[in-house]
Amino acid sequence: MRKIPTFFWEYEGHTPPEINKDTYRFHIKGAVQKPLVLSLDQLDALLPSVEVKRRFYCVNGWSLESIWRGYQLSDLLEVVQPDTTSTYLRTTSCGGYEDTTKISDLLQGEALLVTHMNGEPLTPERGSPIRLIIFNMYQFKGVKQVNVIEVVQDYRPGTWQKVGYQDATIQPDPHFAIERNEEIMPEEKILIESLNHS
Ligand SMILES: Nc1nc2c(c(=O)[nH]1)N[C@H]1C(S)=C(S)[C@@H](COP(=O)(O)O)O[C@H]1N2
Ligand SMILES: [Mo]
Repeated sequence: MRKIPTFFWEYEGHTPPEINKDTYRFHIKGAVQKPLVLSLDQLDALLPSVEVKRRFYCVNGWSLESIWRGYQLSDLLEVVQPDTTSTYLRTTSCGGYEDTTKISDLLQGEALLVTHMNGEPLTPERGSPIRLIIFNMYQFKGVKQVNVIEVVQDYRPGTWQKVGYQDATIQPDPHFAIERNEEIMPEEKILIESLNHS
């Protein structure tokens, strides 16, 4: 079967590091009443897990539907209690990819902190041990291999915005369905090839 496109900007097409699940810690900090540093087990004990079958969209014209299991961002925010004056959430990956999105947009997009895809723990390529997925915006706003999420007052352009994608609104044009083996957009192919060969 053709390789499903997946890549990490910060690792430039090379395999992302496998994170040690025993020593990994998930950080939530910034303007919150109750900042937390959690092991994966502690996170699991803290929040109810949910499973949904949903599609995400890449700005380069493809989409992917899977069964995602994880925790609702809304549940986590209820625990940590963001200050009402801070409107953004900044998410940073272990490798340094980052994104800043309005908390209200993330909640509207039913953002999930995902640990499993189609019943299996995420692979490193898919963002193990935890990735953020947002369903109402292009997925450059969904950081894989999350290390820190931070409630902040200031917006700053994330990794993909800095190279030109400003608007993350999902366009009505057709998006090729990767899981049905539909062709991906030429731009994405070129990007993946150039990353794989660099
Ligand atoms: N850490 C990190 N997260 C990331 C990216 C990245 O390069 N690094 N790319 C984003 C983009 S543009 C998309 S479309 C999806 C791709 O997810 P996939 O690799 O599971 O297909 O991850 C998003 N999250
Ligand atoms: Mo993307």
